[in-house]
Amino acid sequence: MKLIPKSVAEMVAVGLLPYPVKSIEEHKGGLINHTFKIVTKNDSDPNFLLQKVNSYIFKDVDLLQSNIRIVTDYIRNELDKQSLPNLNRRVLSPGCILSNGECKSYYWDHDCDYWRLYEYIEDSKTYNSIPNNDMAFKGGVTLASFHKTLLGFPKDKLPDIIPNFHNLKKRIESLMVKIKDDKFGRVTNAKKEIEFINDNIDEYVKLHEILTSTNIPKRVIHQDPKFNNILFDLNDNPLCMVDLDTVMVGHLYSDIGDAIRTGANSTVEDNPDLNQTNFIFEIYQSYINGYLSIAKDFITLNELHSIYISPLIMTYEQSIRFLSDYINGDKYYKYKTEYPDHNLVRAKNQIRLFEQMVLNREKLKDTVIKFDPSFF
Ligand code: GN1
Ligand code: MG
Repeated sequence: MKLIPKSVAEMVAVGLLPYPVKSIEEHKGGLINHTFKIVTKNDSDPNFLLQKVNSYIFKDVDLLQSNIRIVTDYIRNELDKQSLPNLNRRVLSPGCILSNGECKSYYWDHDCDYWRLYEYIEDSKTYNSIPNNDMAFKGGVTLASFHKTLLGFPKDKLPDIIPNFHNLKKRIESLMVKIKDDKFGRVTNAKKEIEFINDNIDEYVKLHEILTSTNIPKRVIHQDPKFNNILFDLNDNPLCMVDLDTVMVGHLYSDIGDAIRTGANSTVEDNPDLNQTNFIFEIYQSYINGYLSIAKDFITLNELHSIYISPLIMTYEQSIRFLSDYINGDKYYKYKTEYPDHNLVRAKNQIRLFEQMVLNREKLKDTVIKFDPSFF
């Protein structure tokens, strides 16, 4: 087991956590925040997840925490209106950090790191990849239900925590600046990948413009709905979406596309053996069927027609993000960069996945079109 950081031990020692602590262990998962599971001494007290917020990425932790608070409150209230039981298992509950006896949403330590708590949801699990079509269908249902629950959320109350998060044009501009600066002398190692990005810019920027044009509604969405951001109970029933840091106003295509990008990859996104990276069409199909079984109640026709292209756009975007970070010296994904070429490997993996998706483009479209009532 890895050593527990000194600041975590200190927080426990000075009584910042709301209950007496029995043990602390590192909790794997996620590329951004560093997470620990805190087991409390008394069975009647809830266990917690303690997270060190990545403040290179989340510059405004007050806003981050206040967005999460209003979103989780809103979801809880909506689910309560439907008289659903066990609300604490159906939505995350941010916890209190005690400061002079007062409940605070985070703690700022001597190293200028920010710490926050969530109540741990017992008897739950996540999957790093989608195990079968049935689970893919459930994933789609869960994401659509999340969107549905947030339909009435007042969009003007949710400022962007990371502006332009899925703005493809801005991502490309930023990559070009990094290539020009080449601060780490890595551009020469990434010639082929840069060429791939350049070859696809015109087509994908145009598609992105269509997907974000004024005839496509803006909605409150998750913006990071990887399959392992869905919590399931021990019988594989979906409980809730987690990792709510990036919940912001955006377009449905980006959530659906990112879920497929992560869920329909036959291997992990940092597998250096590209022959193992394949696009599993059946997972896409089941996820979309699950998603649209719920979303048919609110999705517009323009959105429906746009979503088949979303896995391609999001995989292209993620290739750019990994490549950018590689060229820029691994600053964004620093916490989970384990060797010098790690982000280049990730970019190559995404490019290969993209190419496999392109081969399925017509089938992607057919799956979605079946849900257009005018098709019959
Ligand atoms: C990050 O932390 P995690 O693994 O849920 C990232 C996503 C990327 C993903 C790459 C805030 O998500 O946007 O798609 O890594 N989150 C943020 O797998 O940048
Ligand atoms: Mg995340």
